[in-house]
Amino acid sequence: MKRRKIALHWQILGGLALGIAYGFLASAAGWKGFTLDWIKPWGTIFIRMLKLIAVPLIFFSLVQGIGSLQNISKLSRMGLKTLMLYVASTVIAITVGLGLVNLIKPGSDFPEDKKAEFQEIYGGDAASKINLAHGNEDGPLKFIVDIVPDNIIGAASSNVNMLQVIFFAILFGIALVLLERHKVETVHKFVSGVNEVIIAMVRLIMKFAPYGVFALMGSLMVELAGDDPVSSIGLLQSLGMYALVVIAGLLFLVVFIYPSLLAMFTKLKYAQFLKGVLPAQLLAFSTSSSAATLPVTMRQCENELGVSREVSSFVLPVGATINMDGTSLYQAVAAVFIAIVFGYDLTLGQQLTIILTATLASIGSAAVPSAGIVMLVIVLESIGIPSAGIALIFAVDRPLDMFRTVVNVTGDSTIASIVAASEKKLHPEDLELKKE
Ligand code: DAS
Repeated sequence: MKRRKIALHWQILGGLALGIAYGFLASAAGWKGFTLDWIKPWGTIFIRMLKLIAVPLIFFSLVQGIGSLQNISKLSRMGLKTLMLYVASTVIAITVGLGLVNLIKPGSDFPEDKKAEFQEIYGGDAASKINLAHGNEDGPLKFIVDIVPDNIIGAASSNVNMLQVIFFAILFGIALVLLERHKVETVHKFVSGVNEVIIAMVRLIMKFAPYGVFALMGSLMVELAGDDPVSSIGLLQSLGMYALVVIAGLLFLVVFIYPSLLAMFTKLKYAQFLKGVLPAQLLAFSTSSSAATLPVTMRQCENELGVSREVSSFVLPVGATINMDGTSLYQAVAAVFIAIVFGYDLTLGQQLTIILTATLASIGSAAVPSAGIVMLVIVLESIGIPSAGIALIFAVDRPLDMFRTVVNVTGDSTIASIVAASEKKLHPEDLELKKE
């Protein structure tokens, strides 16, 4: 009889629960040495695999994302409008995330000595890594100069220069789009082929996630607890608070931002909108994949919201690729949370860098499960926070992925409705007639 496969997110939650149980047991039984020698390395391997895949994933998915905007290269009215609305909604999402996480400051109640321990465990003093500080130029534009790589191999070789990898990817993508398609067809095919391979590699790496989460959580609790198992409870409380801030931000987008945008630019009633997108939201929640949900998102926007086929078949596939409001909000909250737990106070410049890199990282995130946390490496490295810090939040990432994918899909549907309304191609009243 075929063994029923347990869904990956339940396996990961299982790894989390066992990791917490092991953490308490091992710190009470004094197995710190054994844990650091034989358990923690598996967590480190998992994080290194995620960091390994981040550079090629951001490069090829950004190039493919820009390449898929082929139609926009004609700067068509609808294409330009779509792109601007997508970037605007992403920046709004990140700003909401930054506002909430700076207001609530999850993890700030962490004991100072524990924060120092995190720095110890996860990668030394980020201050020396903050790439806002290096570069041979001085003056106010040093930050801009630092984004432009003078050697792409060098830039790709150390994650610290993520912005330089992104810069090169965007330049490459734009150049690709501006050339006649027949001249560079092979490049388009190569890029989308490699993108598929890299997404398959993410899927393979994620198969290791339950074991990685067990090792990360177990060793983290043992290292933090020392000889006092109860102190690692604080870590769980901080993680819980962090997850609540992400969910509160996502809810704010769905309950406040999207209804306001729809009320401003369309005649759609929000109740009708929510009813229309609900099947797509449910599928997004259960698959954690905007790409898997896309066919349903398109069907719902056309059949339930009255978005014309011409608009939905352009705006939604582009949105599933480059517009991830939920992911970008989550990346902003996660980056600040990790910085807080490491004991770093982010400067305004670093917070603004988060807006830039979380926007680009969400554009570059593939529409597949856990793509958002792989791209979080980009955001962390761009503000000099050791990206091994994702070990801290990985344990709770999968459930958050389900929620942020729902918001990604809801955001795409909102923009599709607005673009349709502006093109006079949004006719919900027709649907009423059809139903009568
Ligand atoms: N799961 C991704 C999506 O499909 C989002 C993410 O990983 O953040 O939208």
